[in-house]
Amino acid sequence: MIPLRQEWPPEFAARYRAAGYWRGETFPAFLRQRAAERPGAVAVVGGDRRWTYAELHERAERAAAGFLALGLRPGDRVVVQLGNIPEFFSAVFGLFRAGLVPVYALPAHRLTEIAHFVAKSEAAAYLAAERGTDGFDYRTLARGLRAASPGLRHVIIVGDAAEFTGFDALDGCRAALPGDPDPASVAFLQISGGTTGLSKLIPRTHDDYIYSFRASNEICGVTGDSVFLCALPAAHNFPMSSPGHMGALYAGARVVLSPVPSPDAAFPLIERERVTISGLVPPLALLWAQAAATAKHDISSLKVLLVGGAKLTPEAARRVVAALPCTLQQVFGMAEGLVNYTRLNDPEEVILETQGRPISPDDEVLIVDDMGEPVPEGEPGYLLARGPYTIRGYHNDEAANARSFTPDGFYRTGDIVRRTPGGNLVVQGRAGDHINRAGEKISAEEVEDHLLAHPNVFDAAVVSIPDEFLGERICAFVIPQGDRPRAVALKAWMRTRGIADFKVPDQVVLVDGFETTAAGKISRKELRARLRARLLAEE
Ligand code: J2J
Repeated sequence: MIPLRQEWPPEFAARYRAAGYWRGETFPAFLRQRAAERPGAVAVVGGDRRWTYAELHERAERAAAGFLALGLRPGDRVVVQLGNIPEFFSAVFGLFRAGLVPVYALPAHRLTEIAHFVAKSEAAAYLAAERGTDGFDYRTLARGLRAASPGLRHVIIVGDAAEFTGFDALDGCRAALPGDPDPASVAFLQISGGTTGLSKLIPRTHDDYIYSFRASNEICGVTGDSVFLCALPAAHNFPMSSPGHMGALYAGARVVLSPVPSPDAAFPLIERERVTISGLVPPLALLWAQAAATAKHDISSLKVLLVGGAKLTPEAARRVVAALPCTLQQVFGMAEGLVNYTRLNDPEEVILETQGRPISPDDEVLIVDDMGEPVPEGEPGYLLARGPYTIRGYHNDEAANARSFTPDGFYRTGDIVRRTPGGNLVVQGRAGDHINRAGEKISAEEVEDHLLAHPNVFDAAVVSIPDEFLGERICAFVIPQGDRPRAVALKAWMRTRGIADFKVPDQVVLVDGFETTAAGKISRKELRARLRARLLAEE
């Protein structure tokens, strides 16, 4: 098994420890501590279930024993695909406690993606819920996975497990639990947005990740009295750590789970639980703003709404601020590390017009040109980042590491930003060819590869098109061969490919050929840019 590593050069690690960022804390230790300090306080609310810190801790301990009794061994990776249900927390804290490593998949992922995560992480187990909020049966996916992933030893299901191991059945098993993990070790693997090809795996350590949400708590005003509404999928890095449910649990606050992020699900929960803080992607923030005007529920307890994952335009930000009774906090982050926030007491124009500034005094941010040279202050350029919670490499992917990191360890974010005189970042675009569809990042290349598998597709180029609601939508240009496929049929066929629905093109445009220059071939990047420009000119 390829070892999990995330290492900073010793002089950096020493600096981050000396500065008090890395304090040797771990996930199991902080949950144990909170359970001892405030056993009766409610930690997690999901549906009509309310778990106190003592109960969550106890459930995690029992789950940990169950995982080990099953034969999993510390260091084993477990792909976790759970929606916003309390078991998300008993499962992942149980895994942490047993020294197992969660690999976070989103509920929208399907067999193709899950099989990729299993293969890339060499996972020993897959843990999912019986069904999702959309009715999807993950046991069907698990059956496919068994066939596709011979190395997978266990399937664990929350709910009716059919032929698989029931998560509840693990309760009551006995096994000796290991000591707490090394704080510098990899706690879990997060999933990258995937600018080229398939998603990469992001190893995050206890030390670095806990620092990122502990510091986020301070910036976002999260304390033991806060109530965090997790409306986005719990496995996503934003609602997990900025400051997210993990920040809230670290603070001893209450996490309220909304099964879906729509206002009709979220507003009643805000009223009932007196929610103080939540986080949304821009299209949902606009939806909440719109719904607030006619809302029957009292959402006045909400103090802070974080919006990020995709660019919130100043006009959209104004609408959110006007309609919702709370402070808007823009957040520009990435699962690889660097997170920027506008501060709660920033002047309004900073909150409306920028995506904030880094968490840490030791976040090193460079804005460079094509040659890697710093651009003049205030000019747009490529954002590079290095710091106490930004990774130095992906798991098991040397080609991506060579591409995505500079020789001196800066992560190439792929984002194009400029810095304001006040030191805030404004996101202006990006270098890579991915589509940011309502905060979900989709690799153009990955979608093209799927289209090319269709017998009647000769070639395909996938681009992002600005979209009023989604921010961007996916448009596929397709050169047919043989029987000319219909756009709807191609989309329907894409849905059979075992991929997340958000990757299916919103629009398919059939073309006779791709224009190439007299000089011959042009790059994919250039081709995509031209096709996008042509379509926009026609609209
Ligand atoms: C423009 N683009 C943004 C923003 C992210 C907090 C918040 C978000 C994420 C996230 C996260 C943006 N304006 N406000 O992990 O902890 C785009 C950028 C970035 C990419 C990262 C967090 N906020 N983006 O969205 O790993 O292109 O993380 O590089 O999913 O989202 O995507 P992801």
